[in-house]
Amino acid sequence: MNGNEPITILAVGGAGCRIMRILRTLPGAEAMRLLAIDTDRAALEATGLPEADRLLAGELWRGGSGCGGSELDGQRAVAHERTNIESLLRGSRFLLVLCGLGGGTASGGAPVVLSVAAKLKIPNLFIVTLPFMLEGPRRRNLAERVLAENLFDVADAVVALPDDLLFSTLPGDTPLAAAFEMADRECAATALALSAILSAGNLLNADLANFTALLKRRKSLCSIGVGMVRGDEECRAEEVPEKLVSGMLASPLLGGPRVLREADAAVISLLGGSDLSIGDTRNTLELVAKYLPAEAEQLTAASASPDWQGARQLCVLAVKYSEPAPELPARHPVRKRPEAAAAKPAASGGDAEQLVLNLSPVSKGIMERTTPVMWNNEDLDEPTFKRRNVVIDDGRRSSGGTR
Ligand SMILES: Nc1nc2c(ncn2[C@@H]2O[C@H](COP(=O)(O)OP(=O)(O)OP(=O)(O)O)[C@@H](O)[C@H]2O)c(=O)[nH]1
Ligand SMILES: [Mg+2]
Repeated sequence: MNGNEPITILAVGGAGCRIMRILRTLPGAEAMRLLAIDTDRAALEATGLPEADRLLAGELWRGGSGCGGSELDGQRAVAHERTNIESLLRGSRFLLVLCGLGGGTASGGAPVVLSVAAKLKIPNLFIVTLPFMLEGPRRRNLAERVLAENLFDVADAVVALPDDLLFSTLPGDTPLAAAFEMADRECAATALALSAILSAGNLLNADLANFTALLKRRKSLCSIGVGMVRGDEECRAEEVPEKLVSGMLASPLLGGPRVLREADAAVISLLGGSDLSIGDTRNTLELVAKYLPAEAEQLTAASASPDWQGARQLCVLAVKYSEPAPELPARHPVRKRPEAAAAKPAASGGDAEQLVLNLSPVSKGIMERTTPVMWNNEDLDEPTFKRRNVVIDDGRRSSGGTR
């Protein structure tokens, strides 16, 4: 790699394709490699991407008409395209995946895309929307399961955006299609803002390592606010920070200023042209900070690019951790096996810790080049201990006694 490899943004399924249709028209999008995969021919074509950058999956048995909510069909269709996905993604510096969980194609397909990215060792970020409550428990449960079991612990970073946030911001009489369209705009702008953080030219402290550390630490739900000032807008320079922040606070996927006040962490990105000054940057970031708790961790990025000459975009990703802070490990690399500890108290009355055998698979051997055998989103060619995260002790006790 020489640093010139593209950042790839890949849309999966219907919601991903709708977001992509908007994203490709935004400033800065042409610097990214844009791709889409879906089982629905019409949704794929509506992205407006060139044919070579679109993958119609499962055409043979779904006939180009989507998966009708079947996760298994989605997984099968996308897994069938594995080799094509691999060749499209190969050589990417970073992969950003956009999709809505709850339907068939993305719920089944996003984990397959993730396994290809992992195989190619491409750092990745998934921006996923979660279904509205009123879409019913089936979609919601499916989305939450895929998120928890197949994405959170495996992807480098996951930004999960509940579509329900739209309700807390938009008036009740907003037509559903208009609400989705607004959400899609925010998702598209966020995808570009986060890609810009990870591109060359970020002038502040956020980089990929900080970003993934912040999101990987604990399961989280996110919300996003985007404020924009266009180049052709009448706006005095000193009014710009105020305008960006009020636009961001009114964003439909933020859920209002209260969400910022309760955030555990925030990623703040400011995009502008070469006219972006340190004064502008400081004023905008200070204004945003007033809405965040003092103890919230902040990751800030500012990026200047010719695409944004005269214009500004502020994007705030508010992170709320949904599980408590992990306990600090007692004595690395000694790990406790909870089930063993609970079932069999140590005879000596001492602790029952065991040393962990540090196994890491080197290769899948002759299975390396074959189509993976997938079952329940698990690649059966992977050793079971790896798929199930089984901790294997090394046969010795860390403190005294034999078994
Ligand atoms: N933000 C946003 N969410 C959407 C949009 N369309 C659908 N969703 C959400 O995304 C979920 C999945 O819908 P789709 O993306 O259409 O499903 P799919 O992955 O194409 O799966 P199948 O159509 O069943 O093959 C839905 O349950 C909605 O919650 C959209 O335009 N914007
Ligand atoms: Mg679809």
